[in-house]
This record gives sequence, structure tokens and C-alpha cells, in this order.
Amino acid sequence: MALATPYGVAAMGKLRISGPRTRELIRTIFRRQEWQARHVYFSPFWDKNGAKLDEVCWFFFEGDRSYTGEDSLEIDAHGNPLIIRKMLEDLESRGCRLADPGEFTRRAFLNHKIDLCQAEAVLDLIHAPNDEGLAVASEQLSGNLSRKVSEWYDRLLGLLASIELGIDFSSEVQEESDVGPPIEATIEALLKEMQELRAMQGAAEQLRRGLKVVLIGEPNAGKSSLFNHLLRQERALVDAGAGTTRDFISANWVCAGQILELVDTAGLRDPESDLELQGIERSVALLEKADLALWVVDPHGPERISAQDLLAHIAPERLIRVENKCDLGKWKALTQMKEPTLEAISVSARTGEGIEALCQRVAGKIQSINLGSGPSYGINERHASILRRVEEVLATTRDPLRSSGLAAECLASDLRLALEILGEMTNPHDQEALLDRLFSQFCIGK
Ligand SMILES: Nc1nc2c(ncn2[C@@H]2O[C@H](COP(=O)(O)OP(=O)(O)OP(=O)(O)O)[C@@H](O)[C@H]2O)c(=O)[nH]1
Ligand SMILES: [Mg+2]
Repeated sequence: MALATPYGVAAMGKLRISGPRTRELIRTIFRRQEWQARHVYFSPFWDKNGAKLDEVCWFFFEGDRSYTGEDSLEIDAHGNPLIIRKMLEDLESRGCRLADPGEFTRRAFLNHKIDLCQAEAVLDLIHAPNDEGLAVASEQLSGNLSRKVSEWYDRLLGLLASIELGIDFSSEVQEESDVGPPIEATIEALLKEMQELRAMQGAAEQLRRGLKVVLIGEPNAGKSSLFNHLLRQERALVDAGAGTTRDFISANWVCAGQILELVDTAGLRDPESDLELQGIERSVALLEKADLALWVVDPHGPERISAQDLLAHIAPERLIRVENKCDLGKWKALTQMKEPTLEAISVSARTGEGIEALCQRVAGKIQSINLGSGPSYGINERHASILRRVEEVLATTRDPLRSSGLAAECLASDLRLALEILGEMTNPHDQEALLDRLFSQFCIGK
């Protein structure tokens, strides 16, 4: 059992229960002997001592139609943490146990409701920071990667079967005998497709991570003020003295329909202490990792940093010059800027002027940086490593095939090995350790 919604005051709190004793619980908690699966019921939740804890909606899923593959019960209670706690305590006293993180999905996998690629997609779906990430995860949950793997599996199996049946697979014979493309061509095609999918890993990882937007600039330019304004909360310390921010701070910033990681950094200048130097080094390291940097400038003061200084660490299309404190008057016209090629925008972190335009500019930049790079499969490190191993086996098979030919037994044994490795995509060997690692990243209740 678990609370599937966040703990705290809310309109509703959803409890999930899964396991063979679910029906028995329904009989005692709801005092009902008959009910239909997947129908909603509204009734009191009676605790073990006969007290009514709440009036709830509940529905039952029979094993073969549930998320976990076991009899399951969902209870929608009023979202008061006191009610939720009492219910959980009561369920515990009736022999239920709190679920581990991801345990419902783990059971779904162990009961063959989903394969491992789909279980990974559940995690991606819950954490996707943008629409594209949601779309890729949703496709994977509905089985696009599993289908691709199963198609490769069938093609390899077909090759193996033809070899084991003793079919001559030399090119000339194949052309005449109409038993499919020559084996070398099939292996070549498989290798190409696998490499193409594997190449999507970088873009897929980026989708999972979300984009990092870093605020950078000289001390006192107003980076922390802008950080707070964009987040709509007083998150970072702001002060009239220079060198206020020492260590970087990051927070989720919802902009342009995406969850971005916004990072406030220590101001760049000649450091006055070792501690400040460390902070500045971190700022530069963050700039190098940034998907986008907002270079915050106070145009009313002397500018000691030039665009060239920053462009040594980040590409120009990823840098926006933000001229802050425009409420004090635009002292330098944008056209008189030292770096006319760099995009600039005028804002005030104090009054909010120009912030909307800044958000739109950020959204446009993100679109143009990412355009066309969207992966169609949510390839992760595990998938890539399996594909790499399969490709190695297939490549060692293909090379002698090209030159001198390969004995049928060797070819068959290579193909069997490739099949075994590929099978790990959806159904891994060393299950326990791998599942522990995967499901520990889930929330409780999923
Ligand atoms: N008038 C005006 N003052 C601002 C604006 N933004 C920031 N300030 C002021 O500028 C000073 C420095 O602001 P911070 O946000 O701490 O600047 P910072 O860039 O984070 O500085 P460090 O952390 O020292 O690098 C504070 O006194 C702010 O109130 C603005 O848009 N207009
Ligand atoms: Mg600061």
C-alpha cells in the first residue's frame, strides 16, 4: 500500500493497495460482500475499531486488468494528512505494508504487464521536464522501443533459423532462392539501425535532464534579483554590496511550457579571497555546461567583462545579453554597445519591465537551439550499452563474412549470442540488482 499523491493538504489523497488480500480488505473496510471490478463506489472507510475515518470513493481492479497484475484497490479520500495517516495506520494494522519506491511498477514488470523498457518509460514520463520529453516517454510506454527490439529479435532469429536449417546463404544462391536478403546485407542493415538508435542517447538524456539556463555577469549586476523575479520568490540573497552570491543556487523555472533549471552564480571579477575564487571558478564551469546563458549587465556602471570573455566558454547563439536596471533610465543606447552582434534585451528586475519579453526571447532561443534534434526513442545508458554489445558481436560476424566467409556453426553461435544480449533490453539477466537500481529512482506509490 502507498499514498500515490503528495503528502499534505490537498483536495484528495489517493491510496493504492495491491496484493492477494485486497478483496478481503474491501469486505472489512467497506463492509461490502459484492462489488464489480472497475466500478466506482462511494462509502465510509471503517477502521478496525469500527470508527468511520472518512467517506471515500474506491474502485477495485481484478488481477489481469490492474496496473500491477495483482488484485488492486484505489481509494480517493479527502486530502487531509490526518485522515491519510489514520488510514495508512489502520491498513498497516490489518497486515498491509508500505510499498517501496516504484514497487507497483516493479510488480507490473514481474507480472509481465510491462517490459523493462516500458518500466523505464514510466520513470521518464513522471520526470519529463518538457512536452517533447513527455511525448518520447509516452511513446516508449506504449511500446515503441519494445516493438523495435522485438522486430530486430525476429530478424536475427530468422537468420539463425535459416542457418540452422542448412540453407546456403551465399549471395548468388540467395538471389535466386528468394529466402530474403543475403545474410551480410541483413546484418549490415541491423547494424545501421542499431547505431542510429544508439546515436539518439545524447538527445534523449538531454530531454530527461531538461535545459540549464545560467545567470552570469559581474557582481551587483542584479543576477540574484533577476533569479528571484523569474522564480517569483525571494530565493537568493540580494544586497547592494558586490560579491553577495558565493556559491551557485539552482531552482526549477517554468518558462515556455518547460521546466528549466535556472542557476544563479557568483559574480565574475578579480577575486578578493580564496572562497570567492572558488565561487567564480564554479560560475565559469557552469557557463560551459549551460544550454543557455543570460549575461546580466548593469549598463549604468563600468563594464569590465566583454562578450569575448564569455564567448571563450559558450557559443554565441547560447548567450543573451540582459541589460538590467532599466528603471534607472537607459544610459547607453543598445546600438552603442561594444558587441553589436550579440542579442540584447533591456529589463528591470525591480519593476518587472521587459521580463515578459525576456521570457519570450528565452523560449525562442530554446526552440532554435533544439530544433530538429528531438529523438524518437528514449534511449538511455542501459539501452545504449546493450546495443553497443550487440553491434560488436554482429560486426565481428560481418567482417569475415565479407572477406572469406564464415563457418555456419560460428555464425549461428554469434547470432545466438547477439540474441541473448538483445533480449536483455526488455528482460534483463541480473534482474535483482538492476531492478533495485531502477525502481529506487521512483516515487513511493508508483
Ligand atoms: N534599480 C534597480 N536596482 C536593482 C535592479 N536589480 C537589482 N538591483 C539592485 O542591485 C543590487 C545588486 O543586486 P543583486 O541581485 O544582489 O546582484 P548580483 O548580480 O546577484 O550580485 P552578486 O551576487 O554580488 O554577484 C541590489 O541592491 C539590488 O536591489 C533593478 O532592476 N533596478
Ligand atoms: Mg547574487
